[in-house]
Formats: sequence, structure tokens, C-alpha cells
Amino acid sequence: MSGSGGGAPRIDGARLMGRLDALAQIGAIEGTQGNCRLALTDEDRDGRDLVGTWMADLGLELTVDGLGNVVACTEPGRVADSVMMGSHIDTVATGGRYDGNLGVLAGLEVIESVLASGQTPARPLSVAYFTDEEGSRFAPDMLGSLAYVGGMALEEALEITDRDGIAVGDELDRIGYRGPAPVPGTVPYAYMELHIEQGPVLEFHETQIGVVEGVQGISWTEVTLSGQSNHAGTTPMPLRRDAGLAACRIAGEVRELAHNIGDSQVGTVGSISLVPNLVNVIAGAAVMTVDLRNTSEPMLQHAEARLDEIVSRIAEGEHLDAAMRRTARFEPVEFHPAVIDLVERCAAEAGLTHRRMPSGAGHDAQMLARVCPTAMIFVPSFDGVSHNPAEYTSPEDIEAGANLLADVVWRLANGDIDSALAGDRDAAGNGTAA
Ligand code: HGY
Ligand code: MN
Ligand code: MN
Repeated sequence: MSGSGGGAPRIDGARLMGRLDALAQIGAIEGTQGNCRLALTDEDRDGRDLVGTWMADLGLELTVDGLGNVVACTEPGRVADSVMMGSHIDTVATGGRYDGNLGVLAGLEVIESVLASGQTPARPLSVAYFTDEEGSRFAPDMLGSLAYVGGMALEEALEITDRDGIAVGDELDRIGYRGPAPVPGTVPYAYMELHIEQGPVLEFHETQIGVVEGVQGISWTEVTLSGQSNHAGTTPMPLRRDAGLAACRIAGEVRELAHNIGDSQVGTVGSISLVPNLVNVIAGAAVMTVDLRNTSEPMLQHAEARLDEIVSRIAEGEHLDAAMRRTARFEPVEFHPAVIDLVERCAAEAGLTHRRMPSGAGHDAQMLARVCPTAMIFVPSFDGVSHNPAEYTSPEDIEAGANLLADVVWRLANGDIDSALAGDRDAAGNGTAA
């Protein structure tokens, strides 16, 4: 099996597509190519079981930690020396088959191709999937990798509940994935994540590869508005305390906030729940979520301050009580310059069109970047669509991205940029938090 940049074995594209297809059968959304495998549901368990079988079949040492994060390594006990690849296999409720799954299965494919080649890199390789990356069921997103790098105590993560009051810890026990390995987990030598772009940039520029420089900041806020349920027919308009109206006004002003701040600012009201949510009752309560993101930390803080003002003003105008709870807050992250350069060099050597870019979406890599040299590779999303069953990336782009992952990981594992990374590891060989 001939290598390419640096002698890395080529991956088997058909095998990778076959595994993506097999995993996509679990939690398949009927009539679509998409998936629903919300974190710690039965579907998530079944997906974990399938991927775990593939990991075990390769003879990898599998560890499951107290939050259900799973790491598989080519050499027992050597995750700390390994170059790790990974992502997540949980999905949003209306998810595609590539978001997260590609990074995990491409990592597995790289390992299988290396093992099959009979070549042994200087460092072991590992592949991981992290619990609840999406955060759709249990906020914040990237929960598993956040705890893995010590960004949240295990005890705190286990107590997080979903909308039905069900706790992470109980669901881990129910699906059999509360493992013995410690949280925080073992810091690898370096971390690489292949992921679909989930946006329109690569396709617009007719570019095969995104050389990801970092991830924008993320702020999630849950807003609870309390007014008065009342009769839709008898309550005069001036006497209403309509939580539904206020929620809609806030949603409209979130769109204006993003427009007025401009640049990379985005704002999304993805969920609004009204109580009692009936045609002839004025909503006495509303619970809504606001997702704000910006590549600039000061601008994200400004957007949060604007949101606070919007909610207070609109709630007061409608004589409502308002409560706001931050459910996710991550500052922008920059990946390791030497690893970014390596991705760019390998893409150029492979003759792939490529461009540097930030990530609009959150990823487990933004957590691993706190503790070890980390970067990401993007492949294009058809029509820029993601978090949608219609999510699609071509087999050709997937194979190109996975082979580039193999090239980068092979060079990292053979020490090609050790000197550039040496300063970023403390005496214990652990990465120093960014
Ligand atoms: O929210 C995100 O950006 C990611 O999909 N968890
Ligand atoms: Mn993802
Ligand atoms: Mn996602």
C-alpha cells in the first residue's frame, strides 16, 4: 500500500463509506439519509455498541470513562503518547449521517489502514468519541470532551438533566456506558479531527479542504418568561401579559442584533416552548433558547449584553418576569499554528485545493486544544447544509479528507514537527491548557 505525504498508508474509501452507511442505519430518520441519535438514548447506545465492535475487531485497547467517553488505542496504556483522532457519534434530532460520525470512522479507518500496511509509526494512534457533543439533549454542547480535558467536574456533568428532568448519570447507567476510566481523561500527544464544514464556504470557493484555524465563541442562554394565562377571547389587549408575544419579539430582535453587529456575529432562536400552548389561551409562560456566536470574544460579550437589554425591555413592556440561564459559554479557540501549518503543507503536497478558515460550529477539538496540540480538517458540505437529514458530502471529498487525515497523523506520529510542539508540553508530557 503506497504512502503519500510522508509515507502514510492510503485509506480504503469503500470501507469507510460502508461503515458510515452501517452506522447511519441506527437511528435512521425514515425516508431520509439522516439520523436521530440523541445523546445517551437507546439509539446512541446502539451506535456506541457498533463502533465499539469495530474498535475491538482491530485489537485496540478500549477504555470507557465515567462520562461515557470512549478511547481506543493501538498500544495498551499508551494514550498519552498517542496521536488521537476523534469526534462524536451522537446527533441532533434532525441530524445528518456525517456530522461527527465522519471524524470517528475516518480515525478508525486510518488506524485500520496503518495496521494493515504493516508499518508502525513511532507513536501509537488512538481514536475517540466523546459523549454528548451536540448538547441538544444535555447542555452544554461538547459536554464529554469538556469534562475529558478537565473543563467541568465529572460530578457536575453527571447531574445535568434534560427537559424531562432525566440526569446524565442515570442515562449512562441505563445504557451501560458509565465506565471505570477517570475523568479528566488521558491527554494525548496531539489531536486531529476531520469534520464536515457544515457551512457553504468550501463549496462556494470550489475548494476541497478547509484548514481550520480555530472555533468561534459560543453562548447559549435559556430565557424563561412568566406572564398570565388568560382567555384569548375575553381578555382586552391592553390587559394581557402575553409570554408568547414577548418570546416572538425577542426572537425578532435577536435577528436584528446579529445584523447590526455584523462581521461574524450570528444569533439563533432555535426553540420556543409556550405554556399551555393552546389555540384559545394566552401563553402564561415561554421558555426559549438563544444561541449567539462570534469569532471575537469582546464582540460576543457585547452581543450578550445586548441580549440582556432586549429581554429586560421586552419583558418589562409586557409586564412579565424574566429569568435568564447561561447553558453554554465557550470563548473562541485558536488551534496550534504548527499543526495548522502541517495540515496546509500536507494538503498542498496531496494536490488538494485548500483554504484556511474558522469553524462556525463547535467541536470536540476546541476542548482538546486546551490540553494538547490540536487542529481540524474540513471537507465540503453540499449546499452548506447540516443539522438536517439532507446533509451530504461526496465520497470523493470524504476519501480525500480521510487520506489527508492519514498524512497529517502519520507525520505527527513520526515526529515530523516534534521540535515545533516541544514547548507546548509540560514536564509531565501533558499539554498545557491554552
Ligand atoms: O453547536 C454546535 O456547534 C455543535 O454542533 N455542537
Ligand atoms: Mn459535529
Ligand atoms: Mn453538530
